[in-house]
Amino acid sequence: MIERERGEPIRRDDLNGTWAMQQSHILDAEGDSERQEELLAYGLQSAESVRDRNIPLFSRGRWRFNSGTFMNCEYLEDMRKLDGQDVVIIGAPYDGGTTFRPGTRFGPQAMRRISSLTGGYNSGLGVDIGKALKMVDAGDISVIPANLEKSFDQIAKAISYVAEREVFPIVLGGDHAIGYPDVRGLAPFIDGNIGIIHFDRHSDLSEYNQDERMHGAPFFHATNIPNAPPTNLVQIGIGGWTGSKEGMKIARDRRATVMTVDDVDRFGPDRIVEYALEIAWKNAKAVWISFDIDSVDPAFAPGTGTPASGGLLPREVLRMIRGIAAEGLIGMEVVEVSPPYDVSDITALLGVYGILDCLGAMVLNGKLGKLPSADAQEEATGEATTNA
Ligand SMILES: [Mn+2]
Repeated sequence: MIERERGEPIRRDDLNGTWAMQQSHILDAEGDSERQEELLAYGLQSAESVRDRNIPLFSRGRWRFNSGTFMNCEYLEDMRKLDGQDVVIIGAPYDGGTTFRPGTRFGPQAMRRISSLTGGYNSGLGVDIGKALKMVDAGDISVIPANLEKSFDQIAKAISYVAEREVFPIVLGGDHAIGYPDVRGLAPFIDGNIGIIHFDRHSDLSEYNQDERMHGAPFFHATNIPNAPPTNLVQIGIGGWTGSKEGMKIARDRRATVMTVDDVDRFGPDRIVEYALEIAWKNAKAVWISFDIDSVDPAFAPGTGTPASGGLLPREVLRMIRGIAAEGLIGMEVVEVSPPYDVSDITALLGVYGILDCLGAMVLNGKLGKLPSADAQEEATGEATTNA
């Protein structure tokens, strides 16, 4: 029989769940947005037998099976209208940087498709990003499948366009080669250094793979950018039998920080986050998250080109992403989701969860979008409350 250690008693008021239940009242206090009313008008009135008159005849807005956009958010066809939104979803469906098993060009499609599962509310975190954030999906960058360097130019230019307009980018990869042009596109718009927190089983710090800047090379080139110094690069989850000796040498030479899965086990996700933030933010103005789905154990993330057994657990990686996002970020990429190897969309779903947890933590900590107004909070609770 397992003896459970008796710690401090559990009090109802101390539970996250108690707080999240309270939030559910606050989140609904502000009612529907103009956008929701607009979508109801577009979709026409539903049949008489439908009691909920908020359900339109033609499905519009969030609850659709497959609109083709992330979380069924608005598709921004005219990129000249990118201005004032909180978040833009961008696909970078390039997998010509893959050294072994390709397929990540279908990553954006798979993550968008499975993202329809969520309406943007999280009952554990007590946050509704569907309400808190004005999110648009810009579709995909035109990558050039036969040409890595031209694809880099396209991706870097697209990210620069977004950075200049100060909309928070979520980049759906693609293989990890896109990590370099993502940073290259952002760097000119940051008034100081950029730190990179990189979840991966692989160090991705080689100068070349097979004579090209493929998916094992993004951070060699990214940290050559003058305001993206390798001393602000933190790698979490490194290890396994598909690693690169050269990458580890370069990490040492350039004084990057490498934390293995055993380090995460030993110190726990919260202390790893604390240390990662300290290093990534040291003399930096912004921090970027690069989430390689293969940082997670292939039991949970089989749909990837270079799986490495013994990886992070989903709840560990999600907790770490939330901890990092709570301090604010300049953007995020999710890479190496390879649907041809996936099972029941679980890998794509984990990629989506990484994004949602990142956005949710930023909203909760006042780093992005808006929480319900003080008026709404007061109305719901009968008392003035401050943001948790
Ligand atoms: Mn990797």
